[in-house]
Amino acid sequence: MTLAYVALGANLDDPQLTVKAAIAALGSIPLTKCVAVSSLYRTAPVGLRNQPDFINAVAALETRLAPQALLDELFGIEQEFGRRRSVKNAPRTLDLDLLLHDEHVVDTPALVLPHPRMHQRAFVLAPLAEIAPDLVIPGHGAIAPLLRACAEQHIERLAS
Ligand code: PH2
Ligand code: MG
Ligand code: MG
Repeated sequence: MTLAYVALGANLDDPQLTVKAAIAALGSIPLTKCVAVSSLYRTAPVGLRNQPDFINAVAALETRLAPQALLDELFGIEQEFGRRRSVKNAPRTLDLDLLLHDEHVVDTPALVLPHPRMHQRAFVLAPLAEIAPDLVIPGHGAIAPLLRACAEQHIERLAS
């Protein structure tokens, strides 16, 4: 059994509804159980600035799927939610990013683990810290100092 973490993000249509529905969809991935979910966060866009705020969250999955198989399932859910890939960092109905698959380090054209930008993003680190405060990110260390280092990124935890 592997413990994997998935970041959810949405900033089109009704993003809160989308993220909640996507969390439910994670529970139907084969050989996988959703074991923890963070609060939802409203976050200012990082990268392309001129787009709506995002709703972000992180889920923990216990899975028997290998990293690539899990990633394929996540892409399948993105498709179900109508994701169309255009330019990098464009607004999206749903983005599901595989953050971690145990402490596995993977570097292939299709998949990089840990997720290459997770350690710089408050919209990932804050929800992740909520459900896995003692997690160590391979190559980057403990979450708390990483989160302090991106204090200038605006995020707001939503009441559940
Ligand atoms: N995702 C991105 C780029 N920028 N900004 C926020 N706040 N939340 C995201 O999920 C996000 C982003 C690329 O996937
Ligand atoms: Mg992303
Ligand atoms: Mg993505």
